[in-house]
Amino acid sequence: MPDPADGDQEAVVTIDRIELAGIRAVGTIGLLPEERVRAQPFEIDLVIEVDVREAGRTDDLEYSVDYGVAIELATKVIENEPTLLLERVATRITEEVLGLARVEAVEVVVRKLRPPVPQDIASTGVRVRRTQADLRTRPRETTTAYVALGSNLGDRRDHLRHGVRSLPGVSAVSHLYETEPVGGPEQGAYLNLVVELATDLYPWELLDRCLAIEAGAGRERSVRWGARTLDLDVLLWGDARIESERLTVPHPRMWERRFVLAPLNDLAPQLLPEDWDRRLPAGGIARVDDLEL
Ligand code: A4P
Ligand code: MG
Repeated sequence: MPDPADGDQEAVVTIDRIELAGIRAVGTIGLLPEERVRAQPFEIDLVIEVDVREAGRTDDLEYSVDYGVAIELATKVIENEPTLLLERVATRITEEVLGLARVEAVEVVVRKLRPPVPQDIASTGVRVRRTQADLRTRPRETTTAYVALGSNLGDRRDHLRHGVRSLPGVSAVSHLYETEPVGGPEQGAYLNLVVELATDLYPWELLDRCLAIEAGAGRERSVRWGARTLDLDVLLWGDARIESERLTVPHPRMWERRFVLAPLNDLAPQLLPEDWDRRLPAGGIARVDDLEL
């Protein structure tokens, strides 16, 4: 900021912009029931504020922002995050693009090209501008999430320990249970537990983190419900209900599984239906020594 006391000295502020107009993407975004099931077209305009003086001088992309990456990030938000409001989508796009090196500020417009209103209207839209300072001064809220961990291959305790240690923001860990396999081919007994997280990750980011942690434990996917070194399932993320191609929350099979509900009951009994214990078939599960972390 120029200091008014510096009378004759003028601050030179360069705000260059990269402008990306009319990016099209299809997503499941809106409040109405039909908008929750049928994808519809959106258009995004992005203005990325970045100092391009050095890129202009050297002709080297290293000193600017690769707009292909920005387009990809914005499109992915529309395609993968089925939110209710355009405000939310626009905010998420600014967060993603501000994560790129050198970006100082981002302005985004998200337009719904076929808004569900009876009047004749070309589009509805939301325009949001955010700077790096906004990101720093407005930390993301944290949400309580629950992740179930299971292992029935190799050193099971070691795999689970890797899982719990790798998850960000773990605030509580359930007791540990040895459980008979449910579904799938003939396989060894599982060790199962559930962790509670205070997380600032969005559900899809949490899923990606879980998949990366599974990969780190040498997880191979050949048979559905087959034996695995480490399985991480996102059970709950706040009270969000998500049904997307990659992610369903609450986890669709959790309410029928004693190997999930028993450890979840250790941490958050208030989240379970009162009769869960009576409703599920008895047996197939034994508490064992807690996991040492
Ligand atoms: N996916 C969708 N929603 C979620 C979610 N909420 N959390 C997608 C995690 N992933 C979710 O998962 C396949 C895809 O599901 C992921 O890529 C993600 O995009 P996967 O882990 O590759 O496949 P899977 O685990 O073999 O299949 P599935 O249907 O997820 O199986 P489950 O439901 O995880 O059950 N018996 C005992 N005793 N203990 C166990 O832990 N686990 C299973 C696996 C079966 N039997 C078991 C146990
Ligand atoms: Mg799974």
